[in-house]
Amino acid sequence: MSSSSTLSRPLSALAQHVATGLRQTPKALSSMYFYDDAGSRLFQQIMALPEYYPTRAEFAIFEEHGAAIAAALRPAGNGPFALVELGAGDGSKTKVLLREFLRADADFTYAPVDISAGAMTGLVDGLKQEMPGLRVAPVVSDYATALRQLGSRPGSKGVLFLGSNIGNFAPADRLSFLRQLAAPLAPADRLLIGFDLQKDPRRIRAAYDDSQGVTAAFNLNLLTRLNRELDADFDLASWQHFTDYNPLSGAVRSYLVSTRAQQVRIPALDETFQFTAWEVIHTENSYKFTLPQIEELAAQVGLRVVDTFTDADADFADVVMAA
Ligand code: AVJ
Repeated sequence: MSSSSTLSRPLSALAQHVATGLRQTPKALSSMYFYDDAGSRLFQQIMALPEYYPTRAEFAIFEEHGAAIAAALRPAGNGPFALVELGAGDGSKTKVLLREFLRADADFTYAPVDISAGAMTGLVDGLKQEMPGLRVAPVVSDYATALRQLGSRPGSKGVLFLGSNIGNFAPADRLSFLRQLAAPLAPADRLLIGFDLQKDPRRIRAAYDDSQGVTAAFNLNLLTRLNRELDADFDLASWQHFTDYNPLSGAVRSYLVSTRAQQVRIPALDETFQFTAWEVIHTENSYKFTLPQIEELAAQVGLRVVDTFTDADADFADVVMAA
């Protein structure tokens, strides 16, 4: 009887994803799976790195233009609304905006969505301490589930998609994601998207290959996760973090590089994967944009740009859009 064997159990979403991604040429895994609790903590460390400018740039935008951004997001007539944030993480930048809404006496509920339960607990506990009057309705889910819930949510809404999370989508996926995000927006609803802007290519490259190796640890943590959750036997000493920036496409691509010929057994899939020396697994895209590209993107998905806010160095843009 095999009723209790590994193979008779339905595969988890992670297992299915890994099966598809590692059977492909070139091999690829989604950066969505970086964010287990350890990965979310590593990303918090990345945000504090000297080389990782996007967080500080967006923070500076909110510090300088927070009141104007909050006003642009609030429904006309100042009625009640939900502030839904996709990929909230630790909410460090969002807190600046939340304080602006509270200061303006807005009638709203903050609905952060994040894939990491650990990050969400940290965020919600922090908000209870720091902003006791705030109504919070947290959701632990991926974007796909969040988009479905957004479609069935009644009432006015402002949607936040900050931190250049949008950069993770390949161009075709970016369009379909934004079309799904735009579909449930009523004319009075607003969407705020944070875009990392194209700049000195060396600065961009350094942001994804920091001198302390935190970004490398963040990328390699994906393999640790597969070892733990799928019982895989990746030998962490035989993998390297590698990243490049292509100023023509605007894409930072991150890879895990196999430093020798090796095979990796994944018992949860009952499968062994072969890697040649220097073969890579593509693990992440982090696209960088120009302001004209952002305008074009909005137009392509049927949205209009209401307002654009940038920091003094024009490193980052927070763009308010409407249907
Ligand atoms: C959280 C997706 C915005 O792409 O800049 C940071 C993740 N990856 N360093 C990004 C990340 C490597 C980050 N986002």
